[in-house]
Amino acid sequence: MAASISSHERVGVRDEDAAPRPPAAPQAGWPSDPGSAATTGENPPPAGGFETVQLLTPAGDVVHHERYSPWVEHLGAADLQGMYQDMVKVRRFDQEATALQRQGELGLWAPSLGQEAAQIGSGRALASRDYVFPSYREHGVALTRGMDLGQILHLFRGQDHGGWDPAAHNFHLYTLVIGSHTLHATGYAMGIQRDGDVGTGEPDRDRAVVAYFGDGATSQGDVYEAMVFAAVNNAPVVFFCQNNHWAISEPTTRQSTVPLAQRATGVGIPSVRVDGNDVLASYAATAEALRRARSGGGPTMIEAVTYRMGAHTTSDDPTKYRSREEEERWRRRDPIDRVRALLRAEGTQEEFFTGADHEAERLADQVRSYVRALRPPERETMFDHVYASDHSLVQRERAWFDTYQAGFVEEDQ
Ligand SMILES: Cc1ncc(C[n+]2csc(CCOP(=O)(O)OP(=O)(O)O)c2C)c(N)n1
Ligand SMILES: [Mg+2]
Repeated sequence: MAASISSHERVGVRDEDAAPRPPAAPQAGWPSDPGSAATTGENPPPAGGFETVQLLTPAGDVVHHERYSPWVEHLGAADLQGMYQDMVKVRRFDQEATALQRQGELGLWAPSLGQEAAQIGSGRALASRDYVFPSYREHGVALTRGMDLGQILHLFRGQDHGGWDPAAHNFHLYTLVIGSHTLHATGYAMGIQRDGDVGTGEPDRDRAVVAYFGDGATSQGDVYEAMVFAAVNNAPVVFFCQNNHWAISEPTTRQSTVPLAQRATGVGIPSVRVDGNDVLASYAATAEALRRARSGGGPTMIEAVTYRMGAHTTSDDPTKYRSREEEERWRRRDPIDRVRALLRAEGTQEEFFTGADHEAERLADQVRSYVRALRPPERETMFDHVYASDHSLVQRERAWFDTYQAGFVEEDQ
């Protein structure tokens, strides 16, 4: 961080629990959480002796980490303010989308509430030439890619199957089939390799891929296969797992008895576990992994330990399967609060925070107007993008459809 941001000497956070535990057994909370030593939770992350890298505590104090602090040292107050603005924006966007679903404007919504630090931190470490394969909750990453967030709502409105051109921001379409896009990410990364865009000796030219997926996805064979291929081909891909503690109603303790970061160890991929509610740790780990991938050092897995503060989707009711105490414990680790605390301590004036709220409100207004103005697509567009290029079968079907449509008499005749 910039010299003005004070830093207490401390090396990461190491969980005490060295041995794997049986599923659903209560474990101690994080040492960084005030009073957590006495706290037991229904669904704490399995620790297994893995360090959880933290650069910014829930109280807003910067802590030093020998390996990861250097990755954020170049960031100044303006960068941190930018991260804060992004986090506030995406949270307001998320709230608006949830409201739009309740008003019947969207069929479904998958909230990102609580995961802003993991997404904005990692997203801001990416270069525009890198390529992202998101799952369906990466609204914060979309913002960092420069996406028009209204486009994300196409899919959730049933407007179309995608909503945006992936090539426009190197941000692939959302994937709802859990884990399947990690295979696409590895394949794409191998493509980049074959294009000669890895380890060129020109760091500004080298490219890499990031695949975002959840804790539940790590139980999918696809994710393991993607990692095996990435490892043996030394593919420039970063596997960014947001462990938000829940896969719908299944807790992380039902996915694994060891830290999820350890999933990569078996295939020889280096991995790191970070506090995913810490925007700086998320940034640092991603920046390091991207540097390795782009320069030809191969894949990395990052487990960002965070929490899905809202429902899985607007169709879900988390009160059925998790306690209010657990939610409250994580509310105290809110990823935005700690950045605000740090900025305040470093002298950022109140007008900045009010301004960030206004900007977020403006975005919500724009998104609301945009969605309400959407009209059903022309029927003919269903033939677009079926194949990357023209295909005789699609041409025949389109011709048949044109004739069929022409057979109808206009209503007002
Ligand atoms: C292959 C597949 N199996 C099951 C589902 C149903 N499903 C939708 S979301 C979800 C949970 C995913 O949890 P996680 O990977 O932790 O991601 P999160 O939703 O928490 O971001 C499941 C099982 C699916 N979409 N695809
Ligand atoms: Mg999850």
